[in-house]
Amino acid sequence: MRVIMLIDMDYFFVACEEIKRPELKQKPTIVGADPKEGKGRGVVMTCNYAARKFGIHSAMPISQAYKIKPDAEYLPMDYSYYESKSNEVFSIIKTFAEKVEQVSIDEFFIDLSVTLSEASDALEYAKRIKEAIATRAKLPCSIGISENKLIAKMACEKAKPSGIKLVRGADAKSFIAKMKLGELYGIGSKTEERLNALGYTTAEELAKASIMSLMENFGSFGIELHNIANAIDESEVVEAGDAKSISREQTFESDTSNPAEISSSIRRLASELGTELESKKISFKTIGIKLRYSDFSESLHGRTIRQTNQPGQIAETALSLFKENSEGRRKIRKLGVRVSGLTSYRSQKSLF
Ligand code: TTP
Ligand code: MG
Ligand code: MG
Repeated sequence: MRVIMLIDMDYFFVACEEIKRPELKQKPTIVGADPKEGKGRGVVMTCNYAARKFGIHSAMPISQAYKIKPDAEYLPMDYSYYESKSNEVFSIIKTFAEKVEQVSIDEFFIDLSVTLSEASDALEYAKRIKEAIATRAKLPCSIGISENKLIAKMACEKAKPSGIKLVRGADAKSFIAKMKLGELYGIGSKTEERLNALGYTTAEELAKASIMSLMENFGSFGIELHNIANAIDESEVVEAGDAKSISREQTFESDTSNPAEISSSIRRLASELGTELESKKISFKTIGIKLRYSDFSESLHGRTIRQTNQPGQIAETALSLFKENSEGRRKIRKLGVRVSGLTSYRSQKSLF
């Protein structure tokens, strides 16, 4: 039996701002685009609970937030500060677990199967981690605990704000049974719509669908859907340096064959990957792209260059892979950029 935890910071960007200005804790505060007195474009990146109380949330147009709460505090992103806080949290978690897998700027998986023998110990341990992050980094978080990453992630959602939730393996299926498919980690809104059209609305219903029929509609992704609905996830917690590859993906709002849109998405994903590799001091030698088409079929393309830590190489190689392999007008649903052949160069840093 495994013990997996997902630690996710609460209202992360604004929680960071509250460290700089504690008086914001009492005040509805939003980090995101400039509202320009209601004429601003762009969205809310996140907001604190004082703002959420009024219905403001991530991804809401900033103009709408302004309409609801013109006297809220509106702040621009201070990304490098958030990144330094994220690194601080990583280091704290690292004192509790051998391997820490960072999934986003404010989210970390750890596997404590070897450290803990009983599920009830896990609750105690999670409390200690939460307290350490609160006292040392001055940040609130929530923690989900389960036997796999999928359920730990959803337990964390339910634990928010500032809670800890344990879902035992035996309860995992019933924990998600009544959830709408879009609430399940790994099922996006497009897939949810298609599944709804096929007659499945909840995890419980999808769990009963045969793998065969799901594969007829979704190809190999059908197996993944079956696993999600049945609370099955065998994937391991891997720390970046140990990972065989690192990737970034994007699902398009609507399926596209527009080369300009696809190229700009490749550039953005490549640049995000580049930033992550630079901050973690990882070099790479193979670059790959994954294209998932409207009919859910997939194609993978890769190229190995010499070992490098030059992030510019990612976009350049990924773009030419796309040009060489794109099948004209075939619409793409999801795009991924991946690097592998990873080597850490952190230890060499002190030489300079
Ligand atoms: P989340 O963990 O999704 O959200 P959160 O930490 O703000 O709130 P919660 O307490 O519900 O976890 O995202 C982490 C940070 O990433 C968030 O503070 C702002 C940023 N972010 C984006 O840049 N774009 C997005 O679409 C979302 C949802 C978040
Ligand atoms: Mg968060
Ligand atoms: Mg998060």
